[in-house]
Amino acid sequence: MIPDKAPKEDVFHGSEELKKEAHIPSFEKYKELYMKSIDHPDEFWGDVAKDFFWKTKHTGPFLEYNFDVTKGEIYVKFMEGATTNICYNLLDRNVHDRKLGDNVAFYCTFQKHLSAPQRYQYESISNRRRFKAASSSTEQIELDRKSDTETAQRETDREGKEKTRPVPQVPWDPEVDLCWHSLIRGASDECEPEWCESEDPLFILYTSGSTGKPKGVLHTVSGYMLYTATTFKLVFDHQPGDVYWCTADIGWITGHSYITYGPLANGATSVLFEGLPTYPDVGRMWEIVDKYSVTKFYTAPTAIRMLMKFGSDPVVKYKRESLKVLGTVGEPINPEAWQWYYNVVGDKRCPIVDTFWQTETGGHVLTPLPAATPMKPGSATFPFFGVVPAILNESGEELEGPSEGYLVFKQPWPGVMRTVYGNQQRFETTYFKKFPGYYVTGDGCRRDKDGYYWITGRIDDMLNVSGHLLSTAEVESALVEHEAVAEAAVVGRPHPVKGESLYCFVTLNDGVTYNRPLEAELKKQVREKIGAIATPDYIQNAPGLPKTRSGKIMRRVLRKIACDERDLGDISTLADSSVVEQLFQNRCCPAV
Ligand code: 7RM
Repeated sequence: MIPDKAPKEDVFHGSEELKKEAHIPSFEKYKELYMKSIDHPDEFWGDVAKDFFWKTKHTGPFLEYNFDVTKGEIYVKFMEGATTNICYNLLDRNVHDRKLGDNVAFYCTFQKHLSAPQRYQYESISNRRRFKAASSSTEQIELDRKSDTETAQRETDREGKEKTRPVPQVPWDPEVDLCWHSLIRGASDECEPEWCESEDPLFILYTSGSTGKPKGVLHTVSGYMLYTATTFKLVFDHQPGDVYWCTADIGWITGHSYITYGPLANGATSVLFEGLPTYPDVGRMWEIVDKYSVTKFYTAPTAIRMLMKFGSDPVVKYKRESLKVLGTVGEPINPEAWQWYYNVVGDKRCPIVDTFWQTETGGHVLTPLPAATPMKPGSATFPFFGVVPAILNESGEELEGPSEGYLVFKQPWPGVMRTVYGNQQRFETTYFKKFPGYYVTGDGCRRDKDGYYWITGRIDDMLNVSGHLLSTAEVESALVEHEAVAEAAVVGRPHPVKGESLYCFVTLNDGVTYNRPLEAELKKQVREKIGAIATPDYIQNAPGLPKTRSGKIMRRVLRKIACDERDLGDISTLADSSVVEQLFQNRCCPAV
């Protein structure tokens, strides 16, 4: 349950200035609206839906569902019977209804995006590819493919220099190939959208998970549209004049929900960035923040920790006066990194929205609202509207008050996934079987005395040392609190007596060298912060850690390294495979 009053001690507050203009200006207002979203979802989502274009109205209730496997098939239906088009809502509506046609979308206007298919010149085709996700025309994509290969050699590389690549020879087949130029010449700017049903598939995004084959997470049109639009608007407190920048990879769910759909649905102005935060130097992010006067900035803890390694000089070199709200996503943010983000990057002025969510949830599910929720460093705080979390113990009993266990959700919100594409069985087994009646996130979670939620990491990554369950986040956070450590990853290594022993990988700050006294200090630090049970058995110096492209540490790979097992399984999502070989070479040989 959400407390009536927000706590007053050990919390950080959004500025008074922010509260003045905010959509949700106080904790009381949040609570009031939250209760409405749970008790009267039809009214709550009905109000949200008013801002969107519907070709036909819904005929069914706003939300219909079954979350209980013992009662039949799992399903979620939102606004059944309504027809709309998401691309129309993201582009046409902004131009025609909201008169935002001349506003910058991605430093390129909405009007230009709308009439894009008629203008594309060679140079722009690779840009438009980014909009495929929002495009309703499959023929267009077919056309793109041929043009893309033709223009491959002209694509610029990360450094922005022209690169010459061999042109793939695609023979012209008059049976299937059409000439772009002759088709586009004289084509009309108008194209009637394809009117889709609410529950028509929108996209399928494959998520690897820690084990098993990737699952095709299916999202549908209306629910995903309203959910990403609403979370974007309220979690970043979107206001006219904002310049928003999400540094995520567009292929990650964060790129879908919070670079593409959410911001465009709000007519927001965004910075779209393809590049490295460390090139040409580690001040790149803040240089861009100043250049475009970015007001809302969203990145991952891994990026924050990486930049933190280089200290505050490269940050304070830039003004960053435009910043108003900072966001993080992807992993638990350790309080150390939170403090740095808050104090250095945000100059103690900007609230941090620590947004917990998954590919499966479509949008934020646990998150602060910048002007309403007092923040605690490392906590994703409270549920978003329509979301009802619970913490269960191993027997599936709901825990009340301060507690720790499995994070689950008791009812759907509009943006939740609808199925695993082509495998409803796997959908039900993965998310609904363990605890009938609940959506199981697979994450561990703690709730404190004030009702705040703290994600402790994936349940599969939990460590079991002599029967004591330890969260990876907790041990890693204790290591990172040491001034020498930039990043840490902890895994369990089988132990004949304890069950598991702690094998810790640490990346040191720029300029620090690894040695025995430091190792001893680190062991002592964890022991003091958490307890004797958490004393690391092994610590390995790790100049780099295996991560996915979205920055998540692949602990599954680290577990193999800790045990010197070379068969790593599927590592296709690994961003940089060279780090793995390096880690195998520098293993600490257990002194048995
Ligand atoms: C958005 C995204 C999902 C998993 C999720 C968690 C972890 C994400 C946070 C977080 C703690 C956060 N989608 N996670 N955000 N843990 N605090 N704010 O990351 O499908 O790629 O990953 O990421 O374990 O289950 S995802």
